[in-house]
Amino acid sequence: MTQPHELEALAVDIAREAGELARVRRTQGVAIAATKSAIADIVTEADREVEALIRARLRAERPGDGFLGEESGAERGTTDLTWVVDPIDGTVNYAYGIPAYAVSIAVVTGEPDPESWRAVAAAVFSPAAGELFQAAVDGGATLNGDRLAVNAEPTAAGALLATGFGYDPSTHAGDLARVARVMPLARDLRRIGAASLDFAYVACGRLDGYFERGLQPWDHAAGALLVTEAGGRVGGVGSGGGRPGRAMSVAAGPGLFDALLAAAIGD
Ligand code: LIP
Repeated sequence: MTQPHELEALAVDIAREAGELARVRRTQGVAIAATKSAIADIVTEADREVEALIRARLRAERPGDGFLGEESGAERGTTDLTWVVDPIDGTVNYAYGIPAYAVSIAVVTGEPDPESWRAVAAAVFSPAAGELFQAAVDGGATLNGDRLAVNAEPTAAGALLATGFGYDPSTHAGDLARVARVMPLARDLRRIGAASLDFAYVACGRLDGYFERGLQPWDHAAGALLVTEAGGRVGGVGSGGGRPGRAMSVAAGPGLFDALLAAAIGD
């Protein structure tokens, strides 16, 4: 069986190559290819090209593994592993020229279902910042080689938090009500625009916590492993704190997690 650190190394290698392609395409100008679930939910030509590169590399190097990608869909494999890929997380930032976008690659075992899978390795690469976050299960998380640790507790000033808002306007009233519930915990709130970076920033202590409704599997697969390998907690709706998912995703250090989850889901 392939070791987690070998899968991590492959995720890192592909994320670097994919991120470099995204960065170069950005300098050449971005073309919106289509809208998806809502008019604000866009895909660029670069999203498609970068996902095709990632998929081709994985097909060449891990032909039996499954694939679940934001732009090109799912394919079951013959091994127990599935690669969960967001080629450009933060597409709207990317399209507007805001440098907060990232390639997010995770490899998971078990059914390709975020309610039950177990993440094995992850890479989140932010090409504009030159920052590579990576993790392997039970192997820790790093940023450009430096070991990561979440903030155990927010400071007395309150928690620096981040959130996001889905593309469907009908969900915005609920999202804003959630922000109102969470704000008593916060010193301030960020909306960075790339879920994988929100998780990565919790993992490295740039944020105390993050919460968002409506995430897709490829938005949280890699980032959640970064947080848990950095000593943090992730969860959502369901028994025992649940798992990150569409209904809710929360990530935080151990001293904040329960209060943030309760506020986010309205307990
Ligand atoms: C996006 C996120 C963003 C979130 C959006 C969306 P995309 O991913 O990372 O932060 O709020 O709902 O999922 O579409 O840029 O890959």
